[in-house]
Parts: sequence; C-alpha cells; structure tokens
Amino acid sequence: MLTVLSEAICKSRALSLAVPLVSKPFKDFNEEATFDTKKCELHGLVDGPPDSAVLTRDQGLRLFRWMQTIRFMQQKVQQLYTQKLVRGPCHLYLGQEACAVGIEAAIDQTDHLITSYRVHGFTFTRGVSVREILTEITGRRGGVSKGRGGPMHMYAPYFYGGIGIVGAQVSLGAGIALACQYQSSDQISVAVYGDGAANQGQLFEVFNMAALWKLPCVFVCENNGYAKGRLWSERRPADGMDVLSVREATKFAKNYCRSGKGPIILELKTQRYCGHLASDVDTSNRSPAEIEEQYRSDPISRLREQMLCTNMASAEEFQQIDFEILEEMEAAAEFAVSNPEPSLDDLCNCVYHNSPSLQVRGLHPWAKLMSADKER
Ligand SMILES: Cc1ncc(C[n+]2csc(CCOP(=O)(O)OP(=O)(O)O)c2C)c(N)n1
Repeated sequence: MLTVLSEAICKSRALSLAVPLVSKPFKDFNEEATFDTKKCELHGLVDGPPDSAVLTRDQGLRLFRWMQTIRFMQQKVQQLYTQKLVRGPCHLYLGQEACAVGIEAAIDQTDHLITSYRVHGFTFTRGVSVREILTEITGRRGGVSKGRGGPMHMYAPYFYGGIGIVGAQVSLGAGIALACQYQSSDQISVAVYGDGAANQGQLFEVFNMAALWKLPCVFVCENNGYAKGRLWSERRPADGMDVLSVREATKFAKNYCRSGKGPIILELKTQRYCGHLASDVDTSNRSPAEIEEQYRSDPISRLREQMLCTNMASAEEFQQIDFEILEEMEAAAEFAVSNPEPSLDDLCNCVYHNSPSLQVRGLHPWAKLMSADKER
C-alpha cells in the first residue's frame, strides 16, 4: 500500500493582520524564533511533521527574498505578455510561491525535482537566474534552454523541468526515483503535480508501482483549487500558503523516503492568483470570497509579518530587499527583450542529450538541420 501523508499541517496560526508593518526602533534583532505550523492530519502514518518550526533570521530573509523574487518575476512576465513580448502558452505561478520555496528549503540541491508546465518558480529555486528565466520566456538565445523551450520548458541540473502533459511528470518522477534506487544513491525524487492531474489513471498506477518497489519519491500535489479535482475536495491538506508549513512537511516526507520506507504523498492547499494562462482573465473559477481570502493568507506578507512581530528584521530591510529585486528584474527584462532569437537552424538541436540534431520527417525546410550538427 502506498503510505499517504496528506492533510498534513493545516489551519496554520496566521498572525493577526491587524499588526502594523512598522519596524522596531532597535537593531538587535532576534536570531531565531519558533512559529506554530499546526498539527498534521496523517494517513497510515504514526508520526508526522512537527507542530512548530524554528526559523533563523538568515533563513527567514532568504525565504522572503526567494518568494518575493518569484512574485516580482511573475508580475514582470505578466507585463511582458501584455506587451506581446511573450508568445505561446504562459502559465504563471502567482500565489503559489510558498510551495516551491518551502519544498526547496527542505530538500537538497542534489535531490531531483520535476514539475508541470507551471515551471517558473521551481526553475528559480533550482538555481537558474532570473535573467535566464525571463530570457527563455521571451524565447531568446540567452535563455536557460537557449530559447528553444519558451515559457513552459526549462531545465537545470537535477531539475527535469516543465512537463506539458498533465500527470506525466508523476510517472517520470517515479522513473527518476527508480534510477536513484537502482544506482544506490541517497537522493530522492520530488514529483509535483496539480489537482487537475489528481484524477488521472496513470497516477494510481504509478503510486501502486512506487509503493510496491519502495521508490524514494515524494509526490506533491499543489492543490490550487482551479481544476476542482474531486479526489481531493473533501480533504484537509497541508497549508501551501505558509512557507514554514511546507518546509516542515517536505522535510518529514524527505526523511521518510530517505529512510527506505518508500514513497509518500503530500498535498499542499495553495492559491493561484491568476487564471490558468497569462492570457486568461482571472476570476473564472473562483468566488469573490476565495479572491478575498488570497489577501488574508498571502505567503509573502505572512512571513514578513512573522519576522517583524518577533523582531527578526526591520521594515526597512524588507523594503531594501524589494528594491534590490526590482532593480535586478528590470535589468533582466531589458536583456530578455533585446537578446537575439535562436537561429532557425539551431531550433531542432539538443532534443536528445548528446545526440545529433534531428531530422524532422515531413518538415522539409528543416532537413538542412542535418548539417547543423557538423558545424558545432
Ligand atoms: C494529458 C493532458 N490532458 C489535458 C491537457 C490540457 N490541460 C493543460 S493544463 C490542464 C489543467 C491542469 O490543472 P492542474 O493539474 O490542476 O494544474 P494547474 O494548471 O492548476 O497548475 C489541462 C487539462 C494536457 N496538457 N495533458
């Protein structure tokens, strides 16, 4: 049987939003504080993640910076999309920042991760620069996939990127876990999918195989509620709007896998602040109450307040971080729109790792790509 961790953590104790965002007048910040993450609801497990998380000042500032970078980057992409500088399907990660950042804070950089086409946040947390991401999104040579992937397909070491086929990343993620097991490495594989994929047959087949083979795989459902996946609607999942809850739940899942017990499922309840595609008008699937809720539970404001209220940082520091990120974003965007596009001859190269360029049958003008390989 697949051991399921779900409904972990929950109703995290949000600090009152009535607390004013002002800094304390002294500079002796607390180096550490403990925050509640609420008790987990477990399935088939005796132990679960702790009810609280210790956060150091350095960790807090880093988590804040990462989430805010993703937020500003997504707002910039939205703007570029409106200006028609981004072409093709573009899926934004606004609102879900705590999921990518919390997961990354819990796993090792050498653990494997695969996700869906909603890939910008994880590409950043996996170590790719904002500049390379934005430049990929505009389809230019300086992008992380050299402009061949566009807004959906980005990769990095230990990162298998944005998969366009809903649910397929779960099967591929289990395959990566099988490779870890086969090679006797202690790495784990994290396969992230949406609630829309949660009813797919391949997921159940993969869960079953992964459990039988005890594969070191953490399956993470980012439930943003958009697909209203029936499978998950009755459940009380982990709080995907609280970066500390996500970090603690993922740490628990990682240790569970690494200890040889097999796969585990973690469901994170999160919110996407925008439509399915950058071109969609929001609100299509959400009630006014749900939209209002987003302002109450925003993961970035929440972490900022937690740190301010416990004197771990000052408002000025957060402003400075915002300023630095915005400055970096502007420079990256300028590069992303001025960098040249890849040449047509280069477009079909590197479909396979270390293999010659493909001849695409039926696309005659590209037959000349056969020679592109010799020129490299
Ligand atoms: C096998 C398959 N079926 C349908 C689609 C079309 N499709 C693209 S995204 C999407 C919705 C997926 O929702 P979810 O998994 O919740 O992820 P989200 O977009 O909310 O992050 C669908 C049905 C697809 N890409 N692949």
